[in-house]
Amino acid sequence: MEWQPTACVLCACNCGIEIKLDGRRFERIRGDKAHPSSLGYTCEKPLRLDHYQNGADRLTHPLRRRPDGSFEKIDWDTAIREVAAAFAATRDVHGGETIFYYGGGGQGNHLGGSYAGSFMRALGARYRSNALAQEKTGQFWVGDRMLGNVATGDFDHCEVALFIGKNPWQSHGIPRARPTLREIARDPDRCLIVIDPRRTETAELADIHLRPKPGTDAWLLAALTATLVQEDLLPHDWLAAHTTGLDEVRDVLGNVPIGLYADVAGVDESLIRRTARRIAAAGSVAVHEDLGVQMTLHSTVNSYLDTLIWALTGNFGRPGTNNPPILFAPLIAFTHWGSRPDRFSPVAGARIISGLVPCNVIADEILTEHPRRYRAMLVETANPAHSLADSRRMREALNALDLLVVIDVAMTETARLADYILPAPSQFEKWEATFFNLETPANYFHLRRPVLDPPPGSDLLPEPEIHARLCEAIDAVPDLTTLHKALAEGRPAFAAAFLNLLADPGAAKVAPVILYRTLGPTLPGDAAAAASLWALAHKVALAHPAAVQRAGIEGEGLALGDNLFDAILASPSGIVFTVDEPGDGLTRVNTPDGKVRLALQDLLTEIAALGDGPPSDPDYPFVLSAGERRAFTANTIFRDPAWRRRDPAGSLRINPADAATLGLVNGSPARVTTRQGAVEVPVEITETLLPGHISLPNGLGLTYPDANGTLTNSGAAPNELTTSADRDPYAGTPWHKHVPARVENVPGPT
Ligand SMILES: Nc1nc2c(c(=O)[nH]1)N[C@H]1C(S)=C(S)[C@@H](COP(=O)(O)OP(=O)(O)OC[C@H]3O[C@@H](n4cnc5c(=O)[nH]c(N)nc54)[C@H](O)[C@@H]3O)O[C@H]1N2
Ligand SMILES: Nc1nc2c(c(=O)[nH]1)N[C@H]1C(S)=C(S)[C@@H](COP(=O)(O)OP(=O)(O)OC[C@H]3O[C@@H](n4cnc5c(=O)[nH]c(N)nc54)[C@H](O)[C@@H]3O)O[C@H]1N2
Ligand code: SF4
Ligand SMILES: [Mo]
Repeated sequence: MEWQPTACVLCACNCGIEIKLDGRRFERIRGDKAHPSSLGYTCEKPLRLDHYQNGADRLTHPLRRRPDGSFEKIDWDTAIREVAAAFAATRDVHGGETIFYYGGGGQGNHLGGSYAGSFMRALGARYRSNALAQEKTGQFWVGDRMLGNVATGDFDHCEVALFIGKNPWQSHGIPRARPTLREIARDPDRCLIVIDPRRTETAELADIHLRPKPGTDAWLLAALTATLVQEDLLPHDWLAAHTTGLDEVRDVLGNVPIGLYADVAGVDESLIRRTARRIAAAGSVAVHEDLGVQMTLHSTVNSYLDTLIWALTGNFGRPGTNNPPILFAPLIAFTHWGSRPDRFSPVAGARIISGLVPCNVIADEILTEHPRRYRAMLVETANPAHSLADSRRMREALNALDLLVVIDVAMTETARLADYILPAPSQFEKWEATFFNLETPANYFHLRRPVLDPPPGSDLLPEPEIHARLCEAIDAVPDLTTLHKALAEGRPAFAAAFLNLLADPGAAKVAPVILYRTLGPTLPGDAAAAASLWALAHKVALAHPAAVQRAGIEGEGLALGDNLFDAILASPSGIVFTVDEPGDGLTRVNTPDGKVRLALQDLLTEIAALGDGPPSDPDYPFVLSAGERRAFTANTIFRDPAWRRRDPAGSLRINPADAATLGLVNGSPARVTTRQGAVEVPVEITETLLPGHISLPNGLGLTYPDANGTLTNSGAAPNELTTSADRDPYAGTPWHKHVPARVENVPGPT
């Protein structure tokens, strides 16, 4: 058997890998040196990918729920006909806007999601969401208002690297995280700064580790940015040329009591000041924030202050700083500077950011008598019954729907609640890609080929085919004869005919499906699923021709887009699709005058009124991080608990002093109680956590068949402990890193 190129599907890095098969088993896996971003790098997790590919709870046939709650196999014609009719009935009786779409892409698969919009638009659905709306929407909203964009850090070229509430050693999120971190740490001219209450693997390497008490980042970050202002460490010429609003920011940050805020955060004031000076003195600084600040108190304020760190110091638009990447597909929607009014969810009135309803209000949008409540839901490549706050209420909400349809590869906690389950081939059995293309100056796209066929005897359809058939079943696809004819004349004639057809609003709604049914079958290697990429390649080529040409793609106009698309099809290990020149990032500030808006008045008002510390509750004296990334977590992509070589039960991490007070020893069971629920887990005593701070891993507590086929549950599902009301007032993002909790010793043998 040959080594076959593909990519790891376990985190947003999607490192290139090669797989050698033994029958249907992944016998060997190694990093793919030809992958333009990962260059052969992987962490240890993809070596276990066989647990995903050959999981015991893979779905093999479409399933329909019986009245008694069990499932029966049905054929695809029945499944498509009944599912399409059920959604159409909801539309006819209650209106298309009561149909809700959740998901569309996990860590490794976004191609199917590029077709899902067709069926939803054809039904008149208006509301949707996915996991981004429980982590990143606060950051997107800040970016949209400040620059009509977001900017990602260039850690390959930075002098100073700043990670805020992010542990890239375990969670990655930047290319080749471990060697990149080691290189920065080793170089005496570079500096690694980490802001994290835990002494993480990344913090261990850091030159400066700021260790705030959990939940106090707003105070710490205000003190840090206030130091920049109060010590006048600002590049005034750059700020005058590229930003507006400095005076308003100065009015607030100039009055921040730095010493007092440092005390609230529990961080030495002199260390904060030294950090601010190091950042201000650097030739380039790259900043990356993640869940540690996005899932805790003040998360949108935190995202604003994080953005101010690079914006106030002019670390933007150059190599080694933060830059807006060229997205291959609109993974993030920027709406603030357009002409469309802000949107809010129909029941809870929650702000819709980047087109996404906050995950924490979804149950509220369903469990109500409100006439505009969501009544039917399509869930695709997501497990909201497990991954969203307050699982109990989420299950109640999913059960209350008139119709729940789930597209997945495995029998998940969410699928178990569905009326219909539509099974898809695994990500190694079909063409796949992700739209996590967030890198600068060179950006990458990887269209992956199938590595093996679906299991013998199974009856699976890839997502694009499911969506196409659903659209056809509700008669949403127009006659395509002219397009087929045009295609026979060549791509230019096809492009003209396609654009012509899009003038019809009904056809425009299902444009991806039209491409799939016309261009799709003509693509080499059964790559029909790649058809939607043709339109995206043209959009990128039209908007950024010079950057595409710098990536080595030839041609002008339509030819450039076609050549980019063909190059993607012909590159099994991925391809560089754009290359920036220094300064290009500045041209992607999409405010009317092209300047970054430093002042967001509502958030500045919050900073001025932060007060003297986060609330505390003597009944729940601990702060629980409910969902920490560890060596053996990977969301719920691996369902088989046997993939975990260590710590199968997912220990509760706790500081030695707290463990001693409670009489806990390593491995002994503890009960963690929150306002929402309680779990029992073994403890791991570790100095890496501050006293009063405890953590549980993410992704555990899945139901999986053991060797006898009996369903078992291993580890604590974090969202049995969380509540959906604990969320950010602006973006609705959950406070999963700040769950008030109590810990008790569980007496007796384990
Ligand atoms: N191994 C592994 N890697 C993954 C994943 C996985 O499941 N497993 N999932 C992927 C996904 S979907 C995502 S979104 C990313 C997330 O990646 P990260 O955000 O890096 O992951 P976490 O470990 O959840 O949280 C990061 C850090 O936040 C810190 N933290 C807790 N409370 C606070 C606080 O109050 N302030 C600050 N400043 N920090 C705090 C924690 O100590 C932790 O080190 O990881 C991706 N990579
Ligand atoms: N308490 C707490 N909750 C959290 C977190 C936390 O830290 N704490 N982390 C949050 C974060 S950051 C995230 S990103 C979410 C993740 O949670 P979700 O967005 O729900 O997604 P995943 O757990 O990544 O699961 C992806 C699903 O896709 C399925 N799948 C895999 N391959 C395919 C395929 O080819 N086709 C289809 N159709 N399906 C496929 C898998 O079987 C699985 O059901 O969890 C969130 N929930
Ligand atoms: S860094 Fe992420 S994508 Fe790369 S090998 Fe590890 S889990 Fe997979
Ligand atoms: Mo995530």
